[in-house]
Amino acid sequence: MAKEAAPKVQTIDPSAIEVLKRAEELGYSTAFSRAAKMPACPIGAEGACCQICDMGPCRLVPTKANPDPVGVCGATRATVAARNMARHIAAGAAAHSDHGRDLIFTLEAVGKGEAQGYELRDIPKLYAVAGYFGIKTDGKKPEQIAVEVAQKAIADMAGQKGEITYLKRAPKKRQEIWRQVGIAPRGVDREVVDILHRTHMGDDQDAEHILHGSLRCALGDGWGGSMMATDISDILFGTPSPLVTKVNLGVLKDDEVNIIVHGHEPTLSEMIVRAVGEPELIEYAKSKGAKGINLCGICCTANETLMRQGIPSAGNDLNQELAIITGAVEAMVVDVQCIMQAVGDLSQKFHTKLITTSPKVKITGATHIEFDEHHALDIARQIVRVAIDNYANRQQTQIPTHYHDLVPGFSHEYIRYMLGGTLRGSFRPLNDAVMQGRLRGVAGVVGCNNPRVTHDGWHNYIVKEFLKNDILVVQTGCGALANAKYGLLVGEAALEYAGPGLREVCEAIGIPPVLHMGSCVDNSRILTVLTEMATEGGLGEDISDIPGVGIAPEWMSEKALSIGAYFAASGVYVLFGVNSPIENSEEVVKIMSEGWEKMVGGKMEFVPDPEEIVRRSLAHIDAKRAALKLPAYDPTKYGKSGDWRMRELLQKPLAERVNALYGMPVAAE
Ligand code: XCC
Ligand code: SF4
Repeated sequence: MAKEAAPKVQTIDPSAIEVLKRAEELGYSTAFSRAAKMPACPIGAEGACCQICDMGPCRLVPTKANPDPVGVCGATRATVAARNMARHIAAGAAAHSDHGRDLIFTLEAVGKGEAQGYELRDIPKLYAVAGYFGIKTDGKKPEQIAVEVAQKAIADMAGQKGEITYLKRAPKKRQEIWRQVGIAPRGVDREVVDILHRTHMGDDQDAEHILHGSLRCALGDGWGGSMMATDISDILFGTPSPLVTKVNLGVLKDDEVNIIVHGHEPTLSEMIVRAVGEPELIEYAKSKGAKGINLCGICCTANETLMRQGIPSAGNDLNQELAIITGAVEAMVVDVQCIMQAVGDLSQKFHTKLITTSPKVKITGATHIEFDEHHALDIARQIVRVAIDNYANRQQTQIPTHYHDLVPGFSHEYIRYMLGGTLRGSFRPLNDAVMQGRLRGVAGVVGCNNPRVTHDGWHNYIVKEFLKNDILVVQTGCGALANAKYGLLVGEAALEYAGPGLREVCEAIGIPPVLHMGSCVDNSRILTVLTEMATEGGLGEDISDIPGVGIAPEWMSEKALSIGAYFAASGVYVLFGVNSPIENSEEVVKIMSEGWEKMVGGKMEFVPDPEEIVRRSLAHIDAKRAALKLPAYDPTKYGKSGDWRMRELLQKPLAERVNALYGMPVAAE
């Protein structure tokens, strides 16, 4: 199926609709309008283009006269599609893991007392991680342990031989499979180089072998770089637990200095959180005529500060340009990944100061204030001042009123705790619910936005179908922010959207039917949840036994492909929407589906039809239930428990409702 330039309905987000109108009036382009104007290259979209050497680029488009074309070097369609896929996966793995590396360096600097403003917030987690690395902790100060953990972690990422330390966190059976088929990864640095080497012109030309290598590389990300990024973020900034906050462009304020943090790394944004709370800076903002400073996030930097500090999010990936078009953003502070180059030019049409901060990322039109963990708090203060000074330059604004509450913060540690308390925390109740059929299964719905499909539309449709079918959903990244906008990430959503069994589970535990587990690197938290479920008993003994699926409905980034590949390698059935970048080779389609399933129990399929994604997911979940000899899913069996209390609560004002549901006050207006 050819990729559409843009769907008829470009977004379901009411604030996006509003701002897109303004963009049109002003004559400014956005990703939405650019996508509509420029259809995707049909050759590249199918994985038919090879640009690996200068004898090409070669386009391997089959014709009647030549149904099986090869490149100048003789490379086949399968080789080209596999090589492209492997390189994408390696780039995604590199991005995630390099993010992990920066956090490791920050941890080391904190341990040595050289990182201004940071502290070790979760000492028990530091001890747990030290345990994984075999570091003795008795008699040592946390700071010293932090330094040792950091050094081991860096060595692990650079490991040339053997396998990464965290592999042993996977179920036993899974580890054996990896070793047996030869995909237990060495350090991710070596795995990425390995893929770049073997896909260079004149190297690995066996599609199956190329993709085999890409699984190993992806595992080095999921169970390596990403998992360490998550762990160390928790050590430095705290392990998330639920809180109430808001999402969508309506969180911007007309009478305050609006600062948006955008990108992925929590290191600088956490210092900005601190800086905007400092009385001197608030006073400074007031001296410039603003009522205060309003910090918001976009993409995964948003997810990091949202789940830990309750900093509201202005939206997901496709909201980034729209935030600037409101005219109300004094500064957009970006670090790494998913920052559209268009924000550089766009920010110059408004008063918005675009500030790049990563030594790796500069954008034309932006001011560069480089981040350095040794002086992070001073740099954060400097950035906040730049934003405040810019408030006077604000012109006409048009801020949409829409936003929605959400409850993020479901780390696997918290899920464990919520299922049984501090003393008997375990995944037993969750497994029981699946075994009884109260829950048909579980699903992770993650990943990006893509203007080639309805913004948030596929996320929303698929998740609502899952909820109806009593499937508990976990989300990360832009997917989580997508559904939060439509009220799926609050407790009340169980009443409105969940099937009878899922509703009972949500009411009994007091959780939303969709659990926000964090940013993109935090997909590693989902690996841990799956491991806990697999080892708890009753649902087999490996991740591939669990009645569950992983979906990236609106993916666009290479990181999403790395995530998909490491979930498949971990035994999960993974489905991607939008279009198929391997469509040009039936052989590659088969390898990643049937081939991988035979080898590792998980597979990866590209299905450009949300209804078909749901159908395949349900069929897979039911087949896994049958294989475990669990009762077939029967929606009439559960849901008789009273939900009168919920209905009563729904009538109450927001503050009272939130307090009753979560035992906490609503985040300040
Ligand atoms: Fe980027 Fe993480 Fe994709 Fe969103 S979801 S567009 S990668 S921000 Ni990971
Ligand atoms: Fe063409 Fe082969 Fe070079 Fe690819 S590696 S561009 S298929 S000649």
